Amino acid sequence: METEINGVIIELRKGDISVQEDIEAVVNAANAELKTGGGVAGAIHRAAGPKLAEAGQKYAPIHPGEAVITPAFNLPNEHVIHCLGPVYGRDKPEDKLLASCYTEALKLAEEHGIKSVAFPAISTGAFGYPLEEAASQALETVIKQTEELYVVKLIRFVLFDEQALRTYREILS
Ligand code: AR6
Repeated sequence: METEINGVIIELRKGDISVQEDIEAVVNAANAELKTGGGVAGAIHRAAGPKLAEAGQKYAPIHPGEAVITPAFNLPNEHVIHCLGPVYGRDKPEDKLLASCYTEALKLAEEHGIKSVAFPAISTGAFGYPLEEAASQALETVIKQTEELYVVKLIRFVLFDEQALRTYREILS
């Protein structure tokens, strides 16, 4: 599914965030230490190679709602934008912190002249954020942020399974 809002294409796709060849910056659902982990962070760090964690060291630790940018090394992208989502039930207010991940990531993309960005469903795995709530927050925040985007022209949500794709699709439509 694809729609255009304020001149920005918002796309929903099922897939793996580490194989988005046509995207300039992929977003990592990071840990505070910017090291490898499970889920998205595991896939991204495996594909990028050990230099990705080395590059993250000068920024770590980051706090919930923050985003930092590094090169993407062996990934098929130019940059990785690392976002630390809130742990649901612990880092509060969760909705504001989750929204901050998306706005900060898009601000970094604008500052670095990045035209296309792919996001995973931040916080909805190990961090326990209910998918539907997280999807609403993510879509609402990104759609609002399109008003401030001049460089970014494509935002892709890469959802790992059919259920996540369906949830995003229903909310977006
Ligand atoms: N591509 C796209 N989406 C994926 C992929 C993938 N390769 N793998 C999993 N997902 P998570 P979080 C989905 O746990 O909740 C890590 O260990 C997954 O189904 O990656 O922000 C870090 O080190 C889920 O819907 O991120 C942190 O400690 C979503 O991506 C912690 O987990 C996010 O799941 C971050 O937890």
